[in-house]
Amino acid sequence: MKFPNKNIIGRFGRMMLLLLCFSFLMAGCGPFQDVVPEDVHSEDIPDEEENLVVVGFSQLGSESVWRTANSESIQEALTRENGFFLEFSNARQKQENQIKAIRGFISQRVDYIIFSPVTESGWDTVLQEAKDAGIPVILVDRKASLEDDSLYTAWVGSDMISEGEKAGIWLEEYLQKEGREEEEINIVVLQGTVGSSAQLERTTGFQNIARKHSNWHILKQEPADFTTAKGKEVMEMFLKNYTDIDVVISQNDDMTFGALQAMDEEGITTGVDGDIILISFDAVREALELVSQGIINVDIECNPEQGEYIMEIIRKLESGESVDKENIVEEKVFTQENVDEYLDTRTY
Ligand code: GZL
Ligand code: ZN
Repeated sequence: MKFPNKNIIGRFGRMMLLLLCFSFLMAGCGPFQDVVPEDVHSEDIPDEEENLVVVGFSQLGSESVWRTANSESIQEALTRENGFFLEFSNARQKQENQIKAIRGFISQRVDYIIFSPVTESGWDTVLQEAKDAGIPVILVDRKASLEDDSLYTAWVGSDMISEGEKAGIWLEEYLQKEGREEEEINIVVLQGTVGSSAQLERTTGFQNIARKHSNWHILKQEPADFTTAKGKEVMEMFLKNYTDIDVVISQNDDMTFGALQAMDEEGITTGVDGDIILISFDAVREALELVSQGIINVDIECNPEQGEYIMEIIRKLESGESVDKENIVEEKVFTQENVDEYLDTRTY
C-alpha cells in the first residue's frame, strides 16, 4: 500500500487515512464507490504491518487454455510467501471491464498495476490516471499503443511478429522438402481477437514471408476470437466457400481444436499425411499431443509463463533498480521431429 511522506503522517495518521478510505468505500459515498467493480475486493487489502507489495492485475479474460496458464503463472509468482498481495480481476474480454478494474486499483492505491490489454488501443486516459496517482503500470502479454510511452514502466511478452514469421519460414521449408515450392498454394487464416497484438503481429509476421511467394494465395483471413467455438464456425464457412484449401493457419490452439472438429465432420484430414497443412500457435499440451500424432504439422510456441519475469521486474523497482522496457520471453517451434522430448515436462 503506497502512502505519501510516511515519516510525516506516521502510523496513526496512516491508520486514520486508511479508515477514511474504508468509510468512503463502505458507506458507498465519496468519489470511489462506483468504480470498484464487483470482483475487486478492497476489504481484502492487507494491513501495512505485513509490508506486502500490493499488485492489481487486470487479466483480459479466460478465453483459452493459454490465457488460463498465463493467469496461473502470475498468481503462482505473486504470492504472499514471495511478499505480494495480488488483486485479480477477470475482464471477460471486455475493455470497459479492464478500465473499471484499473480505476478500482487506483482508488485502492495499490503499489503496482499489471494488465494484458485485450486490444491495443483505448488506454491513454486510464493509464494517465494511474500515472497521476503515482502507480507504475506493467503490461503483460499483449501491448497497448500509446501516445506517451512513459504511461507504462515495462512490458513482458512475446515477439509475435517473429512468431508469425516462424510460421511462414516453416511453411517455406516444408513445401521445399515436399517438392511443392512451385505449386499454387491456397491459404486460409483463422485470426485471433481483432486489434489484439497477437492478431496484428502474427498476421504481419506471416505476411512478411508470404509476400515473397507469388504462388502463395491467402484466400481469406477471418477473426475467430481465439475460441474453439468460433474457430469451428469460421472453418465451416471456409470449407463452404473454398474447394481447394492447401494450408490452414490458426492463430491459437483453441481455434485449431474448433477447426479440426469442422474438418473432421467433412472427412478432411490434416497434418503430416493429410489433405490440408495445419499450422497453429500457442503450443499448449493438448495441441502438442496432436503435433506428436502428426495431425498438426507445426505449433509455434507463445510462452504464457510470464509470472517470474513480472516478479523480478517488481522486485527491481522496489529496490530502486532500473528495468528494461521490453522483456521478451523465450519460445520454440514444435514439429513431430522435436515435440516428444518436451511433452512430459509441459506444465500447461
Ligand atoms: C498471445 C495471447 C493470445 C494467445 C491466445 O500472446 O495474447 O491470447 O495466443 C490468447 O490463446 O487468447
Ligand atoms: Zn492446392
